[in-house]
Amino acid sequence: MQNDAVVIGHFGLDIEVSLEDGERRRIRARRSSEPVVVGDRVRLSERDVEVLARETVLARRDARNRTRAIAANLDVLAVTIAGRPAAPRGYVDRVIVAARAAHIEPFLVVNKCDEEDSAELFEQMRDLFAASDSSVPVFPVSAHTGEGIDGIRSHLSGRRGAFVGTSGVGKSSLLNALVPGLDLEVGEINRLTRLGRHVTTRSSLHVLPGGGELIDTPGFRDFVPVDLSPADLAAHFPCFEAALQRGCRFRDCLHRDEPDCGVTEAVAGGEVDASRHEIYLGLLADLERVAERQARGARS
Ligand SMILES: Nc1nc2c(ncn2[C@@H]2O[C@H](COP(=O)(O)OP(=O)(O)OP(=O)(O)O)[C@@H](O)[C@H]2O)c(=O)[nH]1
Ligand SMILES: [Mg+2]
Repeated sequence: MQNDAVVIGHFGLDIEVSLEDGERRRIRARRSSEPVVVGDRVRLSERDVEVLARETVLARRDARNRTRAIAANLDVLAVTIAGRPAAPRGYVDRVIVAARAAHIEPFLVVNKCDEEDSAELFEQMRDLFAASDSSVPVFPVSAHTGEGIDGIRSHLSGRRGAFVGTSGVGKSSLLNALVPGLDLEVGEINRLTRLGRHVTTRSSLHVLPGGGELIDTPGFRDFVPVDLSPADLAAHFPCFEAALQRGCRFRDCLHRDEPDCGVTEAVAGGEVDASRHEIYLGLLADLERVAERQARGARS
């Protein structure tokens, strides 16, 4: 007998799955080179757990340069930020690039808009993304007051999404606000460092009352996309869209300091903010390091 199911949680060697009839079951995950992640579709038989082909997978490169899958079969990704704790410089761009490169549609959630610094952050983000062709919607929300929660619910209707953001921005709090009866653990921000405490340690998938599904993930501070070559970065980088339309003299232009480059001309003309170009160059350098390491590994 075979049964298809979706992975909704992970507990050490066990996974929790939801069967097509809604029954939940905890089973032993098989050990393989490609670990099962939340959102994976699996086919269960008496002896085996077969992971079915993924339509999309969101992954990052960890500090030891290993590829880490975060969630599978996502349609959309909620890059979640707040005034406090603030995301590291370039974080939003990195997650947006990772999502786009994985064919997952990103949107931005600015939580804690009941606080002044989040409300200001929302305005900055709205101006940045609304003023460009980047088509990344920006939602101001508050898990505490309920502001904007319905907007997220309708954006997710009929789709599968995930919250990704640094620890303490309120990902689990938002899920609790979106799913009545859900009681995910929530943690205080450290008063001295103003950082979150990494309360959520495993991803979990939840069904939204209005249709759609949402995955809570642990907070990640560093985010280097995987499977993206330096030459492909600019096409996914938010707010470069119009500049790339201008064209460049060289087909393999990396938009760093090449002559007749549409992007650096847009920076010089003030159409693209110089700080956005700096963030791009930082990520470009990271991707070049990864590519060099891979090339060295392939040669040795
Ligand atoms: N003022 C305010 N605080 C919030 C809001 N949402 C969450 N918080 C607070 O932010 C802190 C962190 O919330 P969590 O939901 O645990 O954050 P998280 O992103 O899930 O953190 P990790 O699981 O560690 O990645 C808690 O003290 C929450 O009460 C909000 O809308 N407004
Ligand atoms: Mg959490």
